[in-house]
Amino acid sequence: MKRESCLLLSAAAVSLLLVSCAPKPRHFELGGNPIITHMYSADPSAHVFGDSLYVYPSHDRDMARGFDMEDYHVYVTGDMKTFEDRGVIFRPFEQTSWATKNAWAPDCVERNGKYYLYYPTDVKYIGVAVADSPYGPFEDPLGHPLLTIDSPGVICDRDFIDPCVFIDDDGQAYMFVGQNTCCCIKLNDDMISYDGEVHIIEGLEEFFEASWVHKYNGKYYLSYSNSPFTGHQPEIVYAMADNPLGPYEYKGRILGPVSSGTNHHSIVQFGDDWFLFYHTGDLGNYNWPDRGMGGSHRSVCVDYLYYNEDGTIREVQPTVSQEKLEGNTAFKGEY
Ligand code: FUB
Repeated sequence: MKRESCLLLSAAAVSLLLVSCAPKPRHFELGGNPIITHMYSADPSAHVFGDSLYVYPSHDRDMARGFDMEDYHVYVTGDMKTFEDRGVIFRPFEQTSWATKNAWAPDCVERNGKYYLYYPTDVKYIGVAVADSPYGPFEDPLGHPLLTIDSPGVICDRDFIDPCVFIDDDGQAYMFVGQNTCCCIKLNDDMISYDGEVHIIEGLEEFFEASWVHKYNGKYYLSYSNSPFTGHQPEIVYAMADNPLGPYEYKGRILGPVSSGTNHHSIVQFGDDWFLFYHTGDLGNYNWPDRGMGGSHRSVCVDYLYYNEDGTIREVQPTVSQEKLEGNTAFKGEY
């Protein structure tokens, strides 16, 4: 056999080997929205740890009057159709000495085999809790908040809430947080302290709350809920940058106003697919048709998210399944 043919053959063998060794791409079927129908849930932060996708939402209480949440559950899926509730993982008011109310939107990340849950309370504190498993039990390692509305460098003229943590490919972890102004700290390797400096993120139009940062093809995407005080209901919009700290360039809308009034989301890749997790008030409104209860009885949903060729994100159209609404077992009694 000629040398060229030999080389060609071995190149073909190598690519065949590479293809057969490559992890199998997974494409997921979705199971209809809302994905959680046995209780109310909001503010979903979704992450992939190992083979599974975990959702850490806040928990709208059955008898909620406003956002009086008090504990956190975790949900896990491997197929994007069924989300298993693994129960309560953390109760800030019982498990810390300093948190007293408003356990709102959390986030959870993994580092070196430990899991770090970042959560806001009292509309002024950001705490961190640590566990050896994504299912908890989580514990307060500090005995005080990690960051507060009064920490040097923080700018906040409203609620100091909605932490989201992004770990870059070089291992640097960033926590984005705040309302009206988006603050960012660089976490130290221990994930429970930071370098002391607070960065203010520039380039976000009408930033209100619910910051979420992800990376795609080398670009940083900061998505967030825009302001309800500018003549429209909150939308999820985004900006892009070459650096996690910005400056960011505003790009546009990912999700229009939803039936809950508030809008809060996360963006994650699972297998080959990208997803937008968000919440709506569809279930609360379905269960109390005449009372407009969806604002404080929200439910977590998910839909596919797609990019354009230039890396911009296509607007997502939220979906709802009548079957899921009809089959719900969430609280619908008098309150
Ligand atoms: O769930 C309470 C608050 O409502 C969250 O912290 C905000 O993002 C909004 O969704």
